[in-house]
Amino acid sequence: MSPAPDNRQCEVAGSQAASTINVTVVRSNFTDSLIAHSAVGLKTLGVLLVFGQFHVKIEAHMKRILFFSWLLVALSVQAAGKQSRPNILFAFADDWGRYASAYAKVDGRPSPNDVIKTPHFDRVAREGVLFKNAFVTAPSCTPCRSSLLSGQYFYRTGRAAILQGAFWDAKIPSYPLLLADAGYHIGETYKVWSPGTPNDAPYGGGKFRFEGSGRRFNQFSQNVTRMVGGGKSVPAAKQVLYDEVMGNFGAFLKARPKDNPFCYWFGPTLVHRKWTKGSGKKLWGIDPDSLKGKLPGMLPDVPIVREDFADYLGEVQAFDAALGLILEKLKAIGELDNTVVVVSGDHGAPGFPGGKCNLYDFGVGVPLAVWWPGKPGGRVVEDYVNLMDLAPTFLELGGVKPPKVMTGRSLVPVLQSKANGIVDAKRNWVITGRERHVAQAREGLLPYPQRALRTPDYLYIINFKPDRWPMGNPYNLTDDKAPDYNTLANNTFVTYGDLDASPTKAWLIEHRNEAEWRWHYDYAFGKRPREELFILKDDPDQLKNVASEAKYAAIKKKLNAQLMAELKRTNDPRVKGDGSTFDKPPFVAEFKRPQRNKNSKQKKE
Ligand SMILES: [Ca+2]
Repeated sequence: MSPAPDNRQCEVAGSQAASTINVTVVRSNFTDSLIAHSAVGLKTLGVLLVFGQFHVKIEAHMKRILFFSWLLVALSVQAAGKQSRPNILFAFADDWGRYASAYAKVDGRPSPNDVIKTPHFDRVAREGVLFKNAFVTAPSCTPCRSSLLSGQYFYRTGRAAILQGAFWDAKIPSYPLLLADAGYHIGETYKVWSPGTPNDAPYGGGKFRFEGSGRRFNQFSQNVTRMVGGGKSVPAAKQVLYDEVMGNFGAFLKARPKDNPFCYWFGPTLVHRKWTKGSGKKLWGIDPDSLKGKLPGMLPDVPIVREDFADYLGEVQAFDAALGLILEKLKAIGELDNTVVVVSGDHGAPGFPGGKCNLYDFGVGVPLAVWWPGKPGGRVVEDYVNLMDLAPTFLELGGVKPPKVMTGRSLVPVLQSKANGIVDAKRNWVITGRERHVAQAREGLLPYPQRALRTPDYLYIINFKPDRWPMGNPYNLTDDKAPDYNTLANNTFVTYGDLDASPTKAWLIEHRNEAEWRWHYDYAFGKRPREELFILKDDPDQLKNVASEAKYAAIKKKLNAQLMAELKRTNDPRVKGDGSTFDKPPFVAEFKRPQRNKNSKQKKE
């Protein structure tokens, strides 16, 4: 189905490209030297003929010149090699939507970014580049990561295009393994590619995992709360988990062969649910009421939802604190100046309407900051970036030619530019999409297929199967009967399975029959028309679908043509043939949670 690339060829091509780059540098210098020295040699011959009696002296002189020329060539090749192959630190939080204090000043309107404090993300943005318009290709853990690791649209990655039931095809080239082939010391801690079989496959399936100090940081608020309950102070309890992060990172650094550049993936899942209720305030001092009037418009601005959101922001702050410690460590060992730091998240907020599993900005918009020491920093870039662009970016940084199958485009030229705002005028759109998330969300184990085009002015969405429920079927639910609050807040699968269980989900379902909240409930869970269109200057939260209004017919047609052309150009199975590939086996196969070994426990999706 998918234009599955010949992996073997690509990997080999990748490694060859890497060695070709190095070899070419040497050869080219070698050739230049030969030409130069041959010319000198001919002249020397002439000199010898004319001044025979001095030939011994001149020959000795020439040998010295040759020796020093070679030394210079050797040193410059080595220096160029070091400069062109920086370390890569990728800090990637699960379920972290576009929330960081650095965005407060670029938002231009009240938002939770006025409340959250992420000093270390902000530092990366200040020293480097803050991307204002970064998006994932799919707002669901596994497909997002399939896309990021492969540098391709999620729908080109075969069975890795879905969440539950995902399977990684080892023929698909992925950037970490290509960098490893090119001499990088690679490693990862916590979550890379999951749920899926084999777990973390595009990063070596656990072969490069550094988790000897533990995985408790993944349940940050729960573990800190437990330790505080046992008598520890909040700072001391937090420190236990920070020590774990640094123990894992330290083990990775220790295993590094001398002089090899490194590529490290820091992927904790703490920002993914669940969180300890009230931990935003208790552990981070985030007053839920400070979010009043600042939540995106699809969220009911009520105490339970504000507290839920404050708890979310608290976990982001814990992630940010760990990032700060990693940066500090790099400085202490003298590596910070030679490390490209990239910080982002895999999609929007979980368990809130319109977030995770939705193609609205609240679901697909993510934070992104990149600090490349020595390159122009302090910039806010408005180019539209898709996280699949990171794979070719990382490969280019590592001197490896990105395989042709990659649909992402390297950000290196944008990072080298001195410009603010729009740097590359062609980067003015992104495409996002979605297939299956939770297997049992709807009958027949079917997906909710969507694709969207986001431009500076519009968001245009096609819902290919409008007869299906976007967030899953309303199982166990009628107007007068529903699971109890605790079940709704804790068991994702009991109803509307594509929206994670949460206090917000439970609150919305409990209030489903009240006129005041009916719009919010329908927005969260109701069926949607085949097309959606939002005019961003009037409607930045994307709440009012105007797709059926005649005055927008021309623009809708234009956006549809642009979206469909790109999907066809990139061989999306959803628009090829009868478009039913993702509605048939193996994409709708029964899903059973795989038994995992002790070292790869992974419960979060
Ligand atoms: Ca996720």
